[in-house]
Amino acid sequence: MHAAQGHEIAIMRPLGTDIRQQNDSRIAFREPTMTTKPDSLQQWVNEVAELTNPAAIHWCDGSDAEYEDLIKQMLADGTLSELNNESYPNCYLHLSDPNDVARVEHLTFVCTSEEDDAGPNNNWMAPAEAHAKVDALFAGAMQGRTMYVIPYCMGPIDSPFSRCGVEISDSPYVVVNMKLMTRMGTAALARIEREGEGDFVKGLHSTGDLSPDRRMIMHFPEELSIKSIGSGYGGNALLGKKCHALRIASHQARQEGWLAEHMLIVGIENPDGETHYIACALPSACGKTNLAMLIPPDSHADWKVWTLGDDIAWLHLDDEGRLRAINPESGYFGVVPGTNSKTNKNAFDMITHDAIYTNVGRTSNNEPWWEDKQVGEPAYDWQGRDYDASNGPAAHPNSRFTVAACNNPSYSSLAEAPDGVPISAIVFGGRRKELAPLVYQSKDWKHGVLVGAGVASETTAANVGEVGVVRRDPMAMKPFCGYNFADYWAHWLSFDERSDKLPKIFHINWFRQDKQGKFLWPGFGENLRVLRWIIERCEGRVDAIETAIGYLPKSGDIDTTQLDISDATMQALISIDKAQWLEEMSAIGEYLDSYGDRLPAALKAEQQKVVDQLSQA
Ligand code: OXD
Ligand code: MN
Repeated sequence: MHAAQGHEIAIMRPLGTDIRQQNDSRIAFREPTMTTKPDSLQQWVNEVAELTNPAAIHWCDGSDAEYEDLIKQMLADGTLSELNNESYPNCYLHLSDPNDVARVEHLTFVCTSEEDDAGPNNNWMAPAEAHAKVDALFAGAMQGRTMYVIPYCMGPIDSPFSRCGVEISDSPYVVVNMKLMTRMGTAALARIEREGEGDFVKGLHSTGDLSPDRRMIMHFPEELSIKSIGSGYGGNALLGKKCHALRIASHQARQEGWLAEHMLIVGIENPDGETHYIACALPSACGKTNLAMLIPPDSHADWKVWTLGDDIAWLHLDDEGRLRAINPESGYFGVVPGTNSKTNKNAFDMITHDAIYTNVGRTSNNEPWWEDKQVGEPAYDWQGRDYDASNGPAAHPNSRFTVAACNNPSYSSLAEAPDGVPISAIVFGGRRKELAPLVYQSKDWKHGVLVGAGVASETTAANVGEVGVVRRDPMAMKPFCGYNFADYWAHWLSFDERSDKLPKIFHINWFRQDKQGKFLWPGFGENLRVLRWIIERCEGRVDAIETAIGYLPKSGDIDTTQLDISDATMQALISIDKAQWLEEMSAIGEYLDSYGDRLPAALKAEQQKVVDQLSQA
């Protein structure tokens, strides 16, 4: 349970140290509706204003009127442009600086007092040095700009598992995105007041001058704070998402005995009306949003799919030892290219109204356009130029939509449930041309932790850097785990002692290709067939073949009716090449060893077990 649950509302002293009294008569104020902010919040706002020197301070209330005002302001100053209001009502386009289109892992730091606590999986800087470096960039950074104070709640506003934060930002684009992505405004501020000072995450953000040379995304997990400057891109700037709900929250979760994970949450309802909830970790831009919103194929028309979340899950053990999940977010910041009525009809429909687009192209009649939209033609590209194929794609490969989750036709009513949903299966996956079968199940929890730790995937455009190279991405958390992976795996392993009702753990790979580069598995809605096997395994209704790497489906157990797929292809998808796997397991072993003494021996033992079995077989 959350430590502050049930506390009385803190009585606050009047705004005695309000910055208005400190001098600057240019500062125009808009008061929040409530005036019982924790001392530490008011004081921090004052300090930030002193450092960054904004022209005005605006406390966000999260209202629709505020959203509309900011949209108008951004239309007037060119930050946004309106899209075709008939076919895309209330949809807007933002074209970012071409140098600012993705997360920047090389400029992202975890600043713990001990370097080892951040681990080899993070860039580290000593907190004092990091503060000094980043504060120098923040000095005067908001001159002439409005400073927005954005209170938000990650998770349902009345959930004991939710956590609040306040982001201070000079970007109105950030404010409107935070309104769509989180429970933002008055209700969050009221919860912050109730919980008192010291309990919320302080996130400071400025777009600065957008120069990559003066861009830094700093995390101070021990102080529950974040400082991000020089980027307006979602994962770098919407601090509730990756920075708070994953990096800071994973650190807190370890201390408090829960998990903050890069996982979608989806409910699968069978024809008898029984629903299983699955939490699935896939690296960025590997189809989490599509899987979370899957539409059952015709062959499974009597199945239903419910979306709880598409990116992040916070998982807690309940009193009976079941793992329950909430989605801390309340909106989607999804990859646009590839979205069409076949790949993700729910998303395709949901982004036809009340959506913000970032870095897509446009048609001549001012509709948004992206590669593989399958309707319309591009007239302008994501840099606002006349479209010319020789300049590359019309939409940036990491162009995004932002929409509130309630726009989604498959949105689950349980997404607002304070105690979340019980998870039947945890699924890890990656983008692998070869090696990893379509699906397999781990032998038990501990082996499942090894399966998660061994995840590798081809890199995508969601991060600045080379695309398509295989890298280790344990639990799809490589860019997001706010502490040493060795300690993280120990934390995962510790759940085994705490419950005998843990979810079963699986691994999927939708991305196997043949020699000509053609995908072997149709993917998208047809993935339900694989989820069905997973659920049947959880229910103990289907047998499997035990191998060294885990349980594989028996041929015929994944339903392929109405699917144009040969037996040979299916067989290739659900079998393993032992020599390749021996190589993979030894690479995993080497990777684990790079964590040195902190690596839990139990994890290495799991790896050794698989190697031994592969060698014997
Ligand atoms: C995201 C990401 O934006 O993982 O969700 O990069
Ligand atoms: Mn993500």
